[in-house]
Amino acid sequence: MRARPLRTLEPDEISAFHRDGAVLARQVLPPEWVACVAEGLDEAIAAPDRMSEVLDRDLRVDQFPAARVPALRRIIDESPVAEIVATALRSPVRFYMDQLFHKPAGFIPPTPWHQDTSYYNIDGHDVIRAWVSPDRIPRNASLEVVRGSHRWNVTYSPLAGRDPDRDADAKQELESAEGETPMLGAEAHERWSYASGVIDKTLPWVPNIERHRDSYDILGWTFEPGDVLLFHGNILHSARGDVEMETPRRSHASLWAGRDVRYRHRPGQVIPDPVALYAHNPKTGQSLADFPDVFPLAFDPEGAVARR
Ligand SMILES: O=C(O)CCC(=O)C(=O)O
Repeated sequence: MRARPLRTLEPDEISAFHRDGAVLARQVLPPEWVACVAEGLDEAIAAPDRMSEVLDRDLRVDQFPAARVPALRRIIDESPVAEIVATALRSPVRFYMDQLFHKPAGFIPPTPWHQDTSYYNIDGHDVIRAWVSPDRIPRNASLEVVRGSHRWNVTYSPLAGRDPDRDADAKQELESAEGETPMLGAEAHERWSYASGVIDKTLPWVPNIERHRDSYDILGWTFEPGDVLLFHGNILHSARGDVEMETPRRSHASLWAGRDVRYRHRPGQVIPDPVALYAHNPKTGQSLADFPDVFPLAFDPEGAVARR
């Protein structure tokens, strides 16, 4: 049986998510689940795996940490997060992948503005991220989004990866992956780095939002333990920083797919597919629902079917 949130989302919170592309759902995660997030993050941070990447010494990002840390897996399988995201999305949801972000106490660097869309081999509008932390995170170190940018209908280039114009190996990989073969194979789960990806040069660069902050409608929040920050999978977002904090800034972000999400082989790839998907040799256009053993239904707001 899946645990329930402290409260159900209000209609105006759901509307805000769809209108703005993000909403801070305040005090929805029960304290025992906040403790579970803390336990999982601490375990993952203490034992990096081969997909843990220190982008610079002040920021670490782990891929798929729930695959190796039981407390984080419980967040996916048993916590109220699935109900919260499904309610906001107004769609049944399947878990796609998760990440961990760790900035140790002291100088907290910003996370640059980016859009997640091109990082994954999926496509769709029903994509939502749940970002949680066991810590209070002040507005100046917390997530920000460009309000409404989830509806701009543009896919931006990832920030990282090899440039096929300057790297002959990357060019060859790109060419040999033409068709349906993913560029990063299952073995990428053994050792992966953002630098292993190959940039799709046809995509536009993210605009310089930080330099022109006044030109954008930027939303941000102070985050309290128990809150769940919900943001759309296609939204432009960053985390503020350039501040000193006495405590680390730890967060866990899970990505959930709703009704319209389909596999899409992208001509560049930055994050490997979930490892169990490789065995299915997915084709562009296939619904994630076609792979129920990899992406089981986690929660259906219209029925109690998927409550574990
Ligand atoms: O926590 C952060 O600093 C960045 C989070 C992020 O970019 C994400 O969850 O997609």
